[in-house]
Amino acid sequence: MKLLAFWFALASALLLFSLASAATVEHTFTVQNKIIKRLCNEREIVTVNGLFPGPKLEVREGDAVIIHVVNNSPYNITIHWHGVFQLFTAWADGPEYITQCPIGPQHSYTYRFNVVQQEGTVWWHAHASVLRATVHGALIIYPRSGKYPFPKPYKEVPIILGDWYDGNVVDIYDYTLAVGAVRVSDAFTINGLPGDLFNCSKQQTFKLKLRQGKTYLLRMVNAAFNNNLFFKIANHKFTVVAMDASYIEHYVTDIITISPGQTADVLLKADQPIGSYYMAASPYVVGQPSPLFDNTTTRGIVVYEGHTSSLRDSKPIMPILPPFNATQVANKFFTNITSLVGAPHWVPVPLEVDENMFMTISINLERCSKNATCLGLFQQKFSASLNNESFVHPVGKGFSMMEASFYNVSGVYTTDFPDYPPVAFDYTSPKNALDFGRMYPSKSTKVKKLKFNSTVEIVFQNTGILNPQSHPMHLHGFSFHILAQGFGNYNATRDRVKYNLVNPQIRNTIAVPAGGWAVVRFQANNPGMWFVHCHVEDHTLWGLNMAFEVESGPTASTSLPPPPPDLPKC
Ligand SMILES: *[C@@H]1O[C@H](CO)[C@@H](O)[C@H](O)[C@H]1NC(C)=O
Ligand SMILES: *[C@@H]1O[C@H](CO)[C@@H](O)[C@H](O)[C@H]1NC(C)=O
Ligand SMILES: *[C@@H]1O[C@H](CO)[C@@H](O)[C@H](O)[C@H]1NC(C)=O
Ligand SMILES: *[C@@H]1O[C@H](CO)[C@@H](O)[C@H](O)[C@H]1NC(C)=O
Ligand SMILES: *[C@@H]1O[C@H](CO)[C@@H](O)[C@H](O)[C@H]1NC(C)=O
Ligand SMILES: *[C@@H]1O[C@H](CO)[C@@H](O)[C@H](O)[C@H]1NC(C)=O
Ligand SMILES: *[C@@H]1O[C@H](CO)[C@@H](O)[C@H](O)[C@H]1NC(C)=O
Ligand SMILES: *[C@@H]1O[C@H](CO)[C@@H](O)[C@H](O)[C@H]1NC(C)=O
Ligand SMILES: *[C@@H]1O[C@H](CO)[C@@H](O)[C@H](O)[C@H]1NC(C)=O
Ligand SMILES: *[C@@H]1O[C@H](CO)[C@@H](O)[C@H](O)[C@H]1NC(C)=O
Ligand SMILES: [Cu+2]
Repeated sequence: MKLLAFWFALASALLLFSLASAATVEHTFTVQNKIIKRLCNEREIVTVNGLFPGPKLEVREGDAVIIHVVNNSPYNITIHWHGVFQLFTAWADGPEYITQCPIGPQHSYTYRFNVVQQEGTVWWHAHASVLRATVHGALIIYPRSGKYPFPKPYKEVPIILGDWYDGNVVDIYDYTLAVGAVRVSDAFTINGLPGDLFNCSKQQTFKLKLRQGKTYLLRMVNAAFNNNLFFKIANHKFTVVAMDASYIEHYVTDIITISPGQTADVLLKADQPIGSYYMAASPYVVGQPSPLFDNTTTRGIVVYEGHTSSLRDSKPIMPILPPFNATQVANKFFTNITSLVGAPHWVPVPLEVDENMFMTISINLERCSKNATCLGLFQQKFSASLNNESFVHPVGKGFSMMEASFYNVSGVYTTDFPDYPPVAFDYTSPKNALDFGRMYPSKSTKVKKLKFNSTVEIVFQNTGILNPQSHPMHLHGFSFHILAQGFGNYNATRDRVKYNLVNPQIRNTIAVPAGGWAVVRFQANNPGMWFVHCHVEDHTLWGLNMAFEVESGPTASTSLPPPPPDLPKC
């Protein structure tokens, strides 16, 4: 009895302590234009607080976050906190027309949310039009205890991989989408800098200083628009400790493969001779014939302290990057990793499934309207779909989808997103690449309704229509377990037995293999309207999206609260 009372007192004390130490992190994000020079040209870009990449947001697990977004740019904007669960705070999630109407020029909105039950590196980015190109930054969630499940690194360094369009990205995309074509970026970047392989860019090269013998934590984000990236540092190995803010079994590798939307926490030990080394990133692209892509390489320089001036003229050592189509390299990285069972915030795989879905992912075409100029394949426009539905944002309806859900407004979206494609076919066969019977999806704004706390399993099946590509599918509001993945067509009889129900990766963005499939499972324990989309910017713009409408639970504390009073109006 005494002992029990003691434990109760201790537990209460600890609870009080942890409550007391939870802080409020409050910042103002002023969205504003700024002129910066890259690739020989001065360009006006949209930034947060004049910074590119944007400010690093640092919180501790359990903190309340308040971000006042003041829009002094000429564009509509929203901010999404990519990877943050937004438990019962769906109004702060950000995707335009899904959870909110955009913040108009000269307007503001305050995002209020708690960061709970997760730690590691995630990021924030604009989720309106194409503004995420330059409006993004790292969001670092430190453990509440201050302890990592690995030795404390000497220093932490964000590595944000991105790309650069040599022009106004909104104007570029207005034109590109109007003609239905593809316009690739002009450079990749490391922390906003293209590096010395580009003209006028010697001074635009990211430099990382290392002290020999120390271990650094690289907090990596792939913020690039359209490309998976390989990342290497000459002569160095990495130990990956977390992906998408979920701890993994330590994984030693000399190369990181990272898809748009994904993050990785990577230990780098400065265990090489004092000298200088390049870090470099180049694209991983699949498809036969390979689609149009930016085939440039960005690089930065790693310099050890004590590297003397007499050696300064010697060139840094350059890593050997794999060829752009090295699927084996990418696949090894994506499949050879398991979650760290029992690590902070680790969750077991839910075993009972309530909803089974099978989603085909396709690149498609849209017929060119009369008199229009179309510069996509076959003089038509590119499109994209899930289960033959190409998602249209409900612009001009007066409400975002989640407001429509909350206020019972009809006519904004429908709840008939199909659980299966209309007809089964040989999804990945190259013979179907030019099957025009499957080329033109319907355009719709369809969601799938889910009961609170139901468990959903999705088989993502890539198709070979037009061109098989790797699609990084991102789910808002949740992380999912990746039960299995493979090439060719998913076959339940053959593939269900391969499910890893013990220690699968837990992610918010899965790179579904080109010409292959992946199975994910999550528990819908968070009411709201949760966007699901390919994080390749072109593909989401073409309609490769859907949403889950998760109903409220039985109690007030498991229900979606009313929208905040300052939620922007359409
Ligand atoms: C650099 O400039 C030269 C001369 O204008 C040009 O030929 C070359 O293509 C440029 N290289 C890059 C990477 O832009
Ligand atoms: C990139 O693509 C262009 C055009 O296809 C080609 O001329 C060039 O050699 C390629 N560069 C690299 C580095 O692969
Ligand atoms: C990669 O592309 C090259 C041509 O650029 C081609 O010769 C090679 O077969 C491709 N490799 C794979 C694995 O597709
Ligand atoms: C990772 O690769 C190693 C070496 O090929 C293999 O022994 C191991 O089973 C793989 N692990 C997973 C989880 O795929
Ligand atoms: C196409 O252009 C012609 C000639 O300019 C015009 O008469 C016609 O109305 C246009 N059609 C459409 C659908 O815009
Ligand atoms: C929306 O409809 C549901 C079910 O019909 C009802 O319980 C709820 O009160 C309605 N909400 C509003 C805001 O009208
Ligand atoms: C996809 O939808 C379009 C438009 O509704 C329809 O014409 C087409 O037949 C559908 N494709 C399949 C394979 O059902
Ligand atoms: C959701 O379901 C799980 C069992 O799958 C249960 O443990 C949990 O308490 C439920 N959560 C809520 C909020 O009802
Ligand atoms: C699925 O796999 C089973 C077991 O390997 C096999 O017997 C069956 O033929 C496969 N089905 C198809 C459609 O390939
Ligand atoms: C900006 O948002 C308003 C309100 O939703 C909308 O009517 C308008 O079309 C948007 N402008 C652009 C350029 O998207
Ligand atoms: Cu995609």
